[in-house]
Amino acid sequence: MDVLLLRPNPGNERFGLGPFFRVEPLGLEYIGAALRARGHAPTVADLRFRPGASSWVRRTRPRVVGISCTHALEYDKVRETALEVRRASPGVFVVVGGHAAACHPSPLEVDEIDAICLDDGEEIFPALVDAVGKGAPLESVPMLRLRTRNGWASTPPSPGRTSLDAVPLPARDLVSRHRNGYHCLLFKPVGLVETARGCPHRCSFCSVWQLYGRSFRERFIGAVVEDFATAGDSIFVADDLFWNHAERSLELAEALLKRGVKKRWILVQTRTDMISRQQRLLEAWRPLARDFDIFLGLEAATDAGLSRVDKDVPVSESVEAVRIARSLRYGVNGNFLVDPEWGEEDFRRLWEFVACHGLQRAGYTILTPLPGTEYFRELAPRLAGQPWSNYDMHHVLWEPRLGVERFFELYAETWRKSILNTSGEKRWVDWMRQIRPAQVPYLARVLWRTQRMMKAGAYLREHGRTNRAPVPVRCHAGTGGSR
Ligand code: B12
Ligand code: SF4
Repeated sequence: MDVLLLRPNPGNERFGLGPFFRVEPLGLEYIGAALRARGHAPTVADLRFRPGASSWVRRTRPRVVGISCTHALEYDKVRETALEVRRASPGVFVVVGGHAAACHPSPLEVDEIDAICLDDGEEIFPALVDAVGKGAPLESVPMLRLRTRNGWASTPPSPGRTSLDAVPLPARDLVSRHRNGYHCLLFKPVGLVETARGCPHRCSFCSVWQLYGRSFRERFIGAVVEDFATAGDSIFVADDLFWNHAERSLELAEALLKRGVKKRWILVQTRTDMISRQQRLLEAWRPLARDFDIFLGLEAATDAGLSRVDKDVPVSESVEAVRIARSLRYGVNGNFLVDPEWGEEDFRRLWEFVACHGLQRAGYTILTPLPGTEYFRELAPRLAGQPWSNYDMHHVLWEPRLGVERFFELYAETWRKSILNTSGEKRWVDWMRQIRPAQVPYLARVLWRTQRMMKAGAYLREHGRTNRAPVPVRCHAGTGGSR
């Protein structure tokens, strides 16, 4: 059966670094491989590069269309995309899946969508496509929300979690037409690789552990080595928590070295305690790339701040992790959460911490209750009416304690402490000196765009334009999302 898989354009990338991290739709590539194994013919269209869902529908004439919804900020765009598909082909069966859809499906329970997948797609989606093809009852396919004559209904739970080895390798050829567009800052093309899925920790701002019940699943090392070796010279590892399982991580590093893998660049995401307690892992992995960056959830500058978000590590581990990573020549890109409930002194403490430990490469996201977290469930009724595009960690969803104006003045000042501030320590010329002439226009665009994040006025204008429901909410704990 012909199946069209769509990666919508989130279309909200006015703030943050989203546009400079454009990665391939790996989830759709795994689903594509699973569909092929069942004899179906999938097409993947990445609407960020070639828009027009309706023309893709007319060209491929699918019986089923799957749309991915990774971030909560995409809900409105996903609905628009589904509507466009429905108008182009009223009889087509429309399914939405992906992290945000599975965590919090209710914004997607609309007439233009037929089913929402509440779990990983490798097994559920092909089973659904088979059932649609045969005209079999869809209620027997597990972990769905289904639109029925009597409204939306849930199908039974899955007997267990999908094994990542069920689909060992993604069908990367399905997006080969866009390969050169996938990039992370100056690294291009970038391959997204998954070695494991899930996380056993319990940070209050994070929807990952809540969706996967704190489970952690690993791929067969042979498949990961093959994928790493063939996915290109620059690799972004999508794992929620890298280096979680020490023995297996060591085994994987050894297997990659044995295969002769040596990349131009690797980026992984992890926690401070994975580094501070397992230096030998970082030693084993470092030879695998010329440049090796870590996205590190630093989150807060104090123990109290870390415990407010259930990080379960003290700030001393952050300091130690940064020291170890730097000593082994890793690039450390930390992220801190900025709470709308902060007073002036909280900002100052953060600035002192950043200066004291030389963390100018850090980024700052605003604590935001993300759908899929307990915290969101508590606040949801009072946040109703906010456009979903505001859930990008660069907007406030309620009146901050210091008032919107003062909050954004201090937030912009926080960003001015970063290396991206071209009026700060690292100037335009210093950036330009580090790159090849052909890269100058792109880097100039990145730097020009990021200067907005250092201007309070830019946030205030955006806030005035998008904030539909400024409800005063007093919060007891932070949520947000830094990685
Ligand atoms: C890669 C990634 C990014 C990349 C690229 C994302 C992109 N737009 O392409 C970058 C770095 C740009 C990014 C940015 C952000 N991200 Co992000 N990102 C991820 C990450 C780490 C991996 C996603 C991935 O590819 N996984 C691997 C593939 C194999 O899995 P998958 O996509 O989930 O697909 C499977 C299923 O979901 C399902 N599925 C997927 N699509 C479909 C479609 C159908 C039809 C079906 C049936 C099933 C299905 O089947 C697939 C196979 O099982 C996730 C973590 C996560 N666990 O989801 C966070 C995550 C999605 N991001 C998150 C956040 C918060 C952000 C930011 C807001 C962070 C920030 N500080 O600014 C920004 C937003 C950027 C923007 N403006 O769009 C949160 C989202 C929380 C939420 N509830 O919304 C997550 C969950 C991280 C976290 N720990 O909290 N992100
Ligand atoms: S933020 Fe990171 S460490 Fe914390 S629960 Fe989420 S994935 Fe795990």
